[in-house]
Amino acid sequence: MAAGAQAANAADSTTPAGTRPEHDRSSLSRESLKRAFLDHLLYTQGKSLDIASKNDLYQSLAHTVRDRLVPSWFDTTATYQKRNARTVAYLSAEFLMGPYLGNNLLSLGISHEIRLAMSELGLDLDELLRQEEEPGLGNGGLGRLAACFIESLATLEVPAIGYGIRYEYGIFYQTIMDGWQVENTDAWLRYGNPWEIQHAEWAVQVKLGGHTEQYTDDSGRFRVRWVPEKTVAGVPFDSPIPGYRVGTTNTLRLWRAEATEAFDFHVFNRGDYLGAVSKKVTSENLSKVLYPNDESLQGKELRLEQQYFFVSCSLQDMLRLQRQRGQPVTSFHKSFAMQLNDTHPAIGVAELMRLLVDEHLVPWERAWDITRQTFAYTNHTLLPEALERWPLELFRRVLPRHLEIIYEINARFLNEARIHFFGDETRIARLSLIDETGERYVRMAHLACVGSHAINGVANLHSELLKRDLLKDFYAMWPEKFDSMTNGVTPRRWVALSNPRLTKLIGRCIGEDWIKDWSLISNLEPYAEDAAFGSEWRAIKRANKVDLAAVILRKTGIRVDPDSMFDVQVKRIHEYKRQHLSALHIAALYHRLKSQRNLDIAPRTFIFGGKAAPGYARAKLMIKLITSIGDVINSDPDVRDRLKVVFLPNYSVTLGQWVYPAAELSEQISLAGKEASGTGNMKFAMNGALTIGTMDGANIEIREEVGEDQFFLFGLTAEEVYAMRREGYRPLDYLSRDPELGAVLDLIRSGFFSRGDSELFAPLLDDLLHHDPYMLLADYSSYAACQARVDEAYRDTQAWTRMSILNTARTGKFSSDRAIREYCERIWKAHPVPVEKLYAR
Ligand code: 26Q
Repeated sequence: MAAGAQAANAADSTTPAGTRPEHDRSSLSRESLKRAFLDHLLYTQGKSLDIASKNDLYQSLAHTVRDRLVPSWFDTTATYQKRNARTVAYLSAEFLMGPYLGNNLLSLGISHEIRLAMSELGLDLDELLRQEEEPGLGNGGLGRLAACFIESLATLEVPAIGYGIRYEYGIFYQTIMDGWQVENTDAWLRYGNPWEIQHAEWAVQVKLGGHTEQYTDDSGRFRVRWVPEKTVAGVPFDSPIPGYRVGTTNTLRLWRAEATEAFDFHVFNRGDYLGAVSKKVTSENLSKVLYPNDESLQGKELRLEQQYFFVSCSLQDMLRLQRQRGQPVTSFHKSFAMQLNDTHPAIGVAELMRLLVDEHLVPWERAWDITRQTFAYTNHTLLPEALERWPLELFRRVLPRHLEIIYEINARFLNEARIHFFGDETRIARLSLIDETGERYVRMAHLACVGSHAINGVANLHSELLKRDLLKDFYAMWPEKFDSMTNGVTPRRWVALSNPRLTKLIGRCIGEDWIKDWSLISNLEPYAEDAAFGSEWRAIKRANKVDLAAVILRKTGIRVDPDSMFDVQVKRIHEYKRQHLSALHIAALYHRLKSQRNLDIAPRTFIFGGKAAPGYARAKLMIKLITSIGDVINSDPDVRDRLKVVFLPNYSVTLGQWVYPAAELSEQISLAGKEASGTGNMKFAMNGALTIGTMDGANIEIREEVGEDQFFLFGLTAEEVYAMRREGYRPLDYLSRDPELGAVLDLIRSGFFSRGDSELFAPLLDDLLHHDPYMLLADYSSYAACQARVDEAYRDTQAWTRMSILNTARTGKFSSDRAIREYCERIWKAHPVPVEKLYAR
């Protein structure tokens, strides 16, 4: 050893116990953070401070922070392996993580030191945070729920791994041109992703297409061989998911599809070099792009291949871990609890059977037992058109062996069902995994139900309706499998990170333990009666509104008044969510203000945000309706200081972090019985917005918690909706009862909001008058009357503030920590495993 190195070692060993040597890449001292940052700038980005781009600076900071996560990440994996800890595998085609940097700083508890370190280098942390391109690997609620859940699992120190797809292009980037949505590609990986680590050594092979052959093996056993048409490689990319101020850093493992070398070589030998390269491109298509549809389906082959690809990769990975832990495949269900985030990964049921039976030679009954004990299924929708089913012939083409396995599962299942429902063949046909009412389909929800030991809805009403309608035959057969787990959201991202002003105020009053235990937020309740606290509360809301107003100005050029009420609806654009109900009401308010010049209303800013599926013409027309009404209102001097309408383009997690803290009124106005849960509703309430909403999804439970006096309720209940359907709903009846409604529909039809074009919105209007499947007309009067109560309530500033504080204080139930504890206890049987320090540092 050189003399210099010896001297350095000697210096290390004299470092006082409990402090870290300064060159330690995990040190959190300001000096070492600065050193590490400058090192990454030079050695990772190849730049010096004076020539670095903003992205170079962001990348260097991200690497500096990632370094600080790696030791606990390593220890976490090592602890789970050593303990053979029961691990939750959360399978989801979507993870809508949002930007990592801010959250990771919060988890590590180093935001303040980093801010100072950056500022000593002449840099502004907020500006660096803004550089991060958020990975938009999800459509909306379902993908964001997966992100909240894996964060909570880590914070609760539960062994868990999130499995999904590393899409090269996430959800499209939305711009608004001439009032219409325009989609642009989301090349989020353009500048590299500093959070992920690629593990080529754990790549797996996935087969697709081809046919099956039966044969007898050397030991005389009947076997089936799948001869695929092609093979694709899956390469895992891992990102650290640190828990909040704990030793646990779990893993999000996303799979990227690549061409297999063997495959290329084969084609290459035939001299078809370009053919080989083009096949390579085809393989990589599998993880190329996220399908931007939610709640509606087209049976696209590539989508089925995507689902199978990530599920097969994940299961093979778990079997590798099982082997590595020295455990037999037959105790797979003891090592892993697998959650299906909707039916998108439901093919896993057939895949685990295939792996156990065909590849590990486990007898069918034993394999089926293991499979059922492993899987649990969460349903996220009541819309029949959103239930996944695959045309049988397409399914056979892509997954011939799985179709055989599904036939076998179905035959055995239907035998069992025939014992339950003796002689009831119509029910047997309804239960079947194969829909044979017309063109034949594989029903993925049925596969998920049959292959799982637990089935849950995402809010109480939703779970009840599942048992009553959508899954009633399964409920009749296995009532004990059904449960309800109301969704939750993480208070780390949605309060502590997004609303720092509120976090500081709450901290001063009740301490900071609520960040880890949101139920403690109830301690805020007494402050609702404290006038001084109330004015601080208001000042914070106002400051957050000023921040959002600046974002709005930058993104839309519209100047909004921070003293007006911020009335917000942000979510995917869908008819059942009824953004157009709000649009009708805004047009009515405008009509009123124009006809009664001195009408006194509390000034309001209506803020909308959300993406429409690119093929969903009606949803795109809803966006155009909102922007068109906005254009007229925003430029009319008669109402300009009282009404504003904003459509915020490209709503995302990043934008949500500005929106929720600034919102005063949360619009949750879906037709009762259609919104499974909603999770935005929770983020609003936690940040002190009051809700105007229907008795739908988790709204019901929010109202129950915050109290009916603190919630603006309107509209039909789910029961009333069904009754009205049975009796025959006639939208036109409602027109005669509410003259204002008629006037508004006429005004829109006249072309007043569309530069005289009376055709533009006709499809929307005709549909409302003659079909109105989401019953806007039935709920309109009740909604408008409720909005008048909101207006009234907002004028009493003190009373509104009190209600706002009570909303926050009474949302203790809606943390994803609570939801995860319920899943752990009632479904997964998983427990916290504190991480040991195993890596010798
Ligand atoms: C399926 C097949 C092919 C292409 C796309 C899809 C697909 C993708 C995403 C279908 C549905 C989704 C997303 C559904 C979703 O976000 N549902 C929402 O889930 C939330 C979390 O439970 C609930 O709060 C919402 O009520 C529910 O709408």
